[in-house]
Amino acid sequence: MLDDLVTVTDIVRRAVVKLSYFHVAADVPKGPLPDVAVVIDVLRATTTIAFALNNGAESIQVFDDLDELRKTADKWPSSSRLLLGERGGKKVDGFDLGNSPLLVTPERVKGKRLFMSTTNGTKALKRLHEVKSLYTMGLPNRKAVADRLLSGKVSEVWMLGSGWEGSYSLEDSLAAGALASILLGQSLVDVDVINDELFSALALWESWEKEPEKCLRTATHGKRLMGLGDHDGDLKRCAELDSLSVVPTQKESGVLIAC
Ligand code: 3SL
Repeated sequence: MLDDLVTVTDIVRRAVVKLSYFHVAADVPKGPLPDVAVVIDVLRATTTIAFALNNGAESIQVFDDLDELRKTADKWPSSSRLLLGERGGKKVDGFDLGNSPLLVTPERVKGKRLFMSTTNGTKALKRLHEVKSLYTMGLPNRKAVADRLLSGKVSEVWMLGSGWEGSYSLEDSLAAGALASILLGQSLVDVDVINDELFSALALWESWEKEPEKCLRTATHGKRLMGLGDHDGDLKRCAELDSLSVVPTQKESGVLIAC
């Protein structure tokens, strides 16, 4: 009898969080946005963002367009800015850095604003820039993001992958499944898995959770990067799980800070 009562009280108290995953920006439904969203680009934009902020970058401002990036960056003091640009996996000519979590060392980024544009990740961020609480995540800060979601009153969360030029990315789905699996495994809120994309992301995580790096190497974008040169270090870093406590958080449209 007492057990029954406890169960009923728990049900009454526990909030429900509706969780969805979209593979690429074009899949995001038109219409009202949720209050909370997480953008994922495991290879490599949101991993680079996590390491840059962890290593003391003041902020990261993201752009679709390289000219707009240059114009905005020109107004910033040159001693406290870095231009980070990637197209097709390679550094943009004339930029300070390419898109790699290995490049954003404390020596390079401490106290600086990074003006950043990448092929897919920064576009995904732009698609959801109107969401009130917008976070970015890679595998290294997956638990930090999960803890943040659980610490607030959240009723609906969208996760958005970045894909590659409009098509599906295995590694972004892996990370969406990794985040969902933490949320489903806790007892603070009930999680309602809303779409099939997320069910399949969860299945993906179940099959690769012991070896996420192998998944990144299997993915077409992992292979693309290996084809461009020695990206072993990048793949290892992007596959690290729960090694960072930083939660990149949008503080104004397109500008992320560490929280
Ligand atoms: O597409 C992106 O946004 C990038 O992360 C791709 S890359 O890993 O830098 O090639």
